Amino acid sequence: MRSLLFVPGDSERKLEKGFGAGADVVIVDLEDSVAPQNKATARAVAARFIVERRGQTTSAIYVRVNDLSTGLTDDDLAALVAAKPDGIMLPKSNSGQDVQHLSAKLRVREAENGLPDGSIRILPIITETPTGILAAATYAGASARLAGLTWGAEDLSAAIGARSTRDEQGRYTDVFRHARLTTILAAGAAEVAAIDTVFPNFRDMAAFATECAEAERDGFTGKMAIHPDQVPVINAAFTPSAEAVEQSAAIVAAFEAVGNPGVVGIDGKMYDRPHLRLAERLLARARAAGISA
Ligand code: 1VU
Repeated sequence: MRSLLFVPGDSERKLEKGFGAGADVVIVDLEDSVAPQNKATARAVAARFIVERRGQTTSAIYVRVNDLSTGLTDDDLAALVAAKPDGIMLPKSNSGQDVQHLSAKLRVREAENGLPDGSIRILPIITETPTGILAAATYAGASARLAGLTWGAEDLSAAIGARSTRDEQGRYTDVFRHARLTTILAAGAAEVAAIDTVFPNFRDMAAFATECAEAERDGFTGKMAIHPDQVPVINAAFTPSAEAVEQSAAIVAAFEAVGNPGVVGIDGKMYDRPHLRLAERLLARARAAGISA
């Protein structure tokens, strides 16, 4: 999951484009990009589109449902689980308990639709409410369905009354840096992927590339997109470079060559178990991107 492209669920034109955009995941949105009066239409359009076109895309398909407090989630699941999505994105998740709540709902829908128990994954957005940020540690061990953790700034901004998420230089202000960092740490604790949030200025590719590079540096393994033009930039940023793959392979080989000890020296530099773990993680990401060492 390097690139995850949001596509409004009520727009057949965008669904068409989104399924061909080369994203690792297409997130068919039933939530914020769909007006309240269009929810029913979006469910019908999205479900039919997924059923008809899923064989024609290489992207995994997730559906962002409306959050558990809206009273809309059950109707979303009733309409969309029949289309057999790979996962459900849960917005405004308040804790690991919300993931368990959604998991219980999915178990019922999977049984109704003849799908294996646990086959549909869950990707929660964990920072859209202040409660969600404070409960970030509860995602560890919450559910085997957990595919990763991601974060959002706009709903949090509305919830706390922050007038802006960024300063004059375009950098996140303290509260939003905290939310971003919390997501990385909570994902690490839960041993799942950390996915960075969207960048709204979809014409500013230079700033977007910088934000992708910083996210990759800090431990995110993917990023969400709102426009198809952002997808190749994300895929490039989160695909390990040939140099990094070669270096990681050399570290793993050096440990294996001497019976997997605690520490080795390569070209005059010390490498111990954390370096080995980091190298193994990078090689796993490279394999997932179709690159072999
Ligand atoms: O050339 P065409 O007319 O055939 O296609 C346009 C446009 O329809 C298409 N396109 C997309 N297709 C699929 N998925 C998308 N997300 C998407 N965005 C655009 O690409 C062609 C060129 O589009 P454009 O450059 O002229 O851009 P527009 O003005 O048409 O669209 C801009 C917006 C922002 C409205 C559009 O990109 C969009 O709807 N994005 C998704 C917004 C969304 O889902 N927001 C909710 C998630 S954000 C969040 O919740 C944070 C956690």
